[in-house]
Amino acid sequence: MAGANYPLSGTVAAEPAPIDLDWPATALLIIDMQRDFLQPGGFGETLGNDVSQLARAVEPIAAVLSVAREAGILVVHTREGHLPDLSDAPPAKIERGTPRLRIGDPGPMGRILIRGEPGHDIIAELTPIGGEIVIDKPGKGAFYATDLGKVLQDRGIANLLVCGVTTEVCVHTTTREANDRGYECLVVSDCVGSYFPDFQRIGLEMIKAQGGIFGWVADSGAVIPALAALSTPLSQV
Ligand code: TIU
Repeated sequence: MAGANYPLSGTVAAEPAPIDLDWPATALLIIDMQRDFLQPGGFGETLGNDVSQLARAVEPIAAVLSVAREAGILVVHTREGHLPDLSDAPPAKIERGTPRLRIGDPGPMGRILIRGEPGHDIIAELTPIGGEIVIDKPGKGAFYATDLGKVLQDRGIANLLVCGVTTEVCVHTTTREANDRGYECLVVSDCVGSYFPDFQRIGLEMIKAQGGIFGWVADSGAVIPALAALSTPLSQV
């Protein structure tokens, strides 16, 4: 089908300024929406966090994911976790602090933050479907020790819509890594979550400060209509 009548780019009303997105070069990146971070008994709770703080991001992410699937843009999910033998987990990470359970210890959702355990799974509401990419990462940033860079490069991706948890940890680290690699990152404000309300607010401000020092910020109410305007899925264009 000829694409001439269909908008292959869209402008999102973002801060600090509107951003033009070329949809074939845009991916939705959903960071670490795992039971280990969102549900009681997982890694996040063992660190002393109130995991209910992250719940409000789930519905908006599901809405953006649904529109992204209809539009046919690339969807990438990440999961933070470690190999069962912990060979990819630095001792500094395992031994830090005084959590109730440490990485690799048995918990109610299996071993804490270990690949293949129930707690490592992405929550049911956001389960990846066929054709979507899942990147397993040992660190906070999604580019470190993964093939995410190659995956995006192979598909000609230049822009990232960033969702997931937590705002000031894996979302920030990944967005900063992506920005340094030349990607334009739009962080979707109601689709990211922090255990700390102050960090949520300030974390978003930090991204868009100084003229957008490492990205743009817009809520799903601005992203969804722009993406939905791509009324013919990319696969049919
Ligand atoms: N603890 C915390 O806020 N976050 C993490 O450990 N990982 C992610 O952000 N995914």
